[in-house]
Amino acid sequence: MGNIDEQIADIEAELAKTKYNKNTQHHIGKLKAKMARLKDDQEKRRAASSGGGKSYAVKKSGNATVALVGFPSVGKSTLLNKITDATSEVGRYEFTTLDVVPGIMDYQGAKVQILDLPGIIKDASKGKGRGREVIAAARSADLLILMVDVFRYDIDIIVRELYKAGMRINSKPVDIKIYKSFRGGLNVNHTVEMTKMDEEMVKNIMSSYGIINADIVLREDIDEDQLIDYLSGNKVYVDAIVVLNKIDLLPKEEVDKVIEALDGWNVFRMSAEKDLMIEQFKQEIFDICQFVRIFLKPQGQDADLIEPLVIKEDSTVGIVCDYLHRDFREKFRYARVWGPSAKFPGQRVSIGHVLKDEDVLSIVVRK
Ligand SMILES: Nc1nc2c(ncn2[C@@H]2O[C@H](COP(=O)(O)OP(=O)(O)O)[C@@H](O)[C@H]2O)c(=O)[nH]1
Ligand SMILES: [Mg+2]
Repeated sequence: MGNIDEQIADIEAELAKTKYNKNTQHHIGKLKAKMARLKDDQEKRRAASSGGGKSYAVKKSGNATVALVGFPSVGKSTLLNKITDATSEVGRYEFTTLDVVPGIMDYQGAKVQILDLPGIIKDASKGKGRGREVIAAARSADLLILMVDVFRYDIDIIVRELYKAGMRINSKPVDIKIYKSFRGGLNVNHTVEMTKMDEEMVKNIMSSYGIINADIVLREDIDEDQLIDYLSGNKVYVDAIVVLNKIDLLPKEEVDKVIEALDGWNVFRMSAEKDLMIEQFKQEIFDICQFVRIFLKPQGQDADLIEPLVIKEDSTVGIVCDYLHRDFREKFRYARVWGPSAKFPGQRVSIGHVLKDEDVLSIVVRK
């Protein structure tokens, strides 16, 4: 048995030369599961051995975090400087941005943290071009902006690197339930027709993950990669849009062709340098983040209807407590809500109550 890198290389080579068909599919499923496990191990070892070194861990701040990801020189720093308070070095050379530069975009009462990440290049997920650290920062984002320009828009390369690093763009975790037991082997149940895997494949992959006695319920027609993602449990699901920059450098018809080539993506066109579509871009980010505005009403007083507190969709009263004061959660007695999330005006709610946009909220705490 060679080291992990060699084992992974061997499996990759075997997968590359094995054609997918009815006879080989089970073998391929097993190989993929084995490789996924080896890669998880490899990642753990790297994390353990790298100890110290330069960390890209950026402290989260603001109401949401958006990460700019893209090839060098597409205009990430230029955009960051336009929409936030940060000053990121804009350069004519590749790799001008060597550190993650956070900036805050202040828009309609919301503070959005925007991270300018060093350029992602091919094979970044294997550690070249400092890509792994970059990707680690990208993983903490609520939204990714995949930035390209009119001359270089091979978005697939970026998505592939992110995929290899465990990021799943614009997709949801699959709906699977596993009930482990002590005997009885593996029972595969499904509520929809399975067209991409048969029962044997599911069982093979589960046993490669050491699960030998369990009931599994599949509620979606998934393939083996999705099952492996689920079992490895370390994937990050994040939404992304594409920004096409430098539209000032081509005539409109040519820009339209680029957009056509980016078929299937939500593409936002702009010129960061020439200030085209910058205000609209801020609005777009704000809309995508789906912020919720809460008007606070101190007990026995009128609500402040001028300046809302901005929180994320699906936030609870507890989240508002955290914003207001570090003791509020502990001292919380009850809250009252007027507005969209209230069954009736002034409804008394608990700390887990989920708020909606334009609620008026009164929090009552112990003195
Ligand atoms: N013509 C044009 N040039 C741009 C635009 N945005 C950025 N640039 C230029 O492209 C180069 C690289 O920009 P930079 O922001 O450093 O790219 P980064 O590596 O992605 O951060 C700089 O010379 C910028 O002035 C744009 O919209 N139009
Ligand atoms: Mg830069």
